[in-house]
Amino acid sequence: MGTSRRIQVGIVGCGPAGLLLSQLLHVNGIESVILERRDRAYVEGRIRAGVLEQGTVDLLRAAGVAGRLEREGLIHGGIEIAGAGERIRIPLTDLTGGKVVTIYGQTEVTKDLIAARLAACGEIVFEAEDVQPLDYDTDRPRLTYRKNGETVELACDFIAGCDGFHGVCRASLPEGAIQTLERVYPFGWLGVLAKAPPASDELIYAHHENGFALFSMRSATISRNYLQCRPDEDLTEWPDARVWDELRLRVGDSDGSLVNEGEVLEKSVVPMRSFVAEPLRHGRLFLAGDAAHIVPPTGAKGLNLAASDIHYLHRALIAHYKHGDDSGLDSYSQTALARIWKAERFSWWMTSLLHTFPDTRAFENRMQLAEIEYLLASKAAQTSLAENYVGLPF
Ligand code: RFL
Ligand code: PHB
Repeated sequence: MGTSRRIQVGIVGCGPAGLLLSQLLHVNGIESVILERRDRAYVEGRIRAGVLEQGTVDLLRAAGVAGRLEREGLIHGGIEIAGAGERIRIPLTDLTGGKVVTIYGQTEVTKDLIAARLAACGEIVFEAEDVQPLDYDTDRPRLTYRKNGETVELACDFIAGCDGFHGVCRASLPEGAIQTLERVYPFGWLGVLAKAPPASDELIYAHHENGFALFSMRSATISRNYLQCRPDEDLTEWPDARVWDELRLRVGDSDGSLVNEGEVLEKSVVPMRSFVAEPLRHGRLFLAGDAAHIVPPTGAKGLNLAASDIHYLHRALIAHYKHGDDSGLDSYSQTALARIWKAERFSWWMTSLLHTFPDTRAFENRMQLAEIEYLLASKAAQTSLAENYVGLPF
């Protein structure tokens, strides 16, 4: 064994969940170390989510990292839904008593948080190999890892498993400690980042018989669009010209006046699943973010759910350290899961509403169309969508 030392909270994973937890704890005088398997450039370059709920923005502000977000983020007060031959705007702000969402890439959130952690001399161990959470069912949990050939041990009070869906923390739990509930969808999304002005000022979610399409953005000059595809789609079958044609077709842009073409900067396929692990705690190990749950991206909830988990977890840890009050730690799993399941429901519903399902029969297809027509015409239905899209309260 190489070196060994003590830390209050050991965090596995340098995604938004781990970084936000580390920074919020730091602001409140609690120190942590983040262990990350990948290198910094990889972590900062992963292109993922783009829509932030107000609650997420508020947390980033509390963490002291909202400066650039407030300057560069795009405030959106509505989204558009296209389907059944129509395209309508859902006025999120009007329907939710003034709430908005902010468009700001997960890459930027990650960069801002890493910069803030390092500026405050916070420790992030990139390229930590073979991270192992140990003894978390005792009051002396440990994390071990290898770096530059040396094995390091961190003795912690608590371990936060923020290491994503394929991480080691959930996988290390003893059999029977948690149950997992899952739905895998028979399709994926082909994501395309392009140097082209977005199709519209707001996001467009489109239902089409060829499959779903989403028109999103990162800025006034960068668009981020998605096409429903097979889960194992071969990217070589999607030259740029086919991508643009299909985007135009699915949003009903027959004269090409809506969709702007431009240099394609990145193309990838995202699989789609709904997944929840429960409970989120085993002894002194707490799961948060994608380590605990996955949503299909249709409702833009993945990153926001990671943030709400961290809202509950950081408060619980602060209460423990500052007031010797463990009630928040004891109720973390139940409190976080109550919100997680509602976001799971919304993401599943948006996904079911807008995608084509390869094996569905005529009746189900007509039901889906009827539901889209109802949504497009009913203020009550739109209010329900809006309330969930802007984010349920923490
Ligand atoms: P992350 O971001 O996956 O971060 C987990 C971190 O843990 C590291 N890690 C380990 N570190 C040490 N040891 C190990 N054994 C480790 N195993 C893993 C990983 O390298 C990583 O750095 O989880 P976090 O922080 O919970 O954040 C969650 C969000 O990232 C996620 O919910 C969203 O990005 C989901 N998601 C999307 N959500 C949206 O709302 N809209 C999107 O368009 C969208 N696109 C996506 C996505 C998720 C994707 N993944 C995970 C497949 C696109 C992709 C490709
Ligand atoms: C994105 O901009 O990447 C994005 C936006 C909305 C979603 C999913 C992804 O629902």
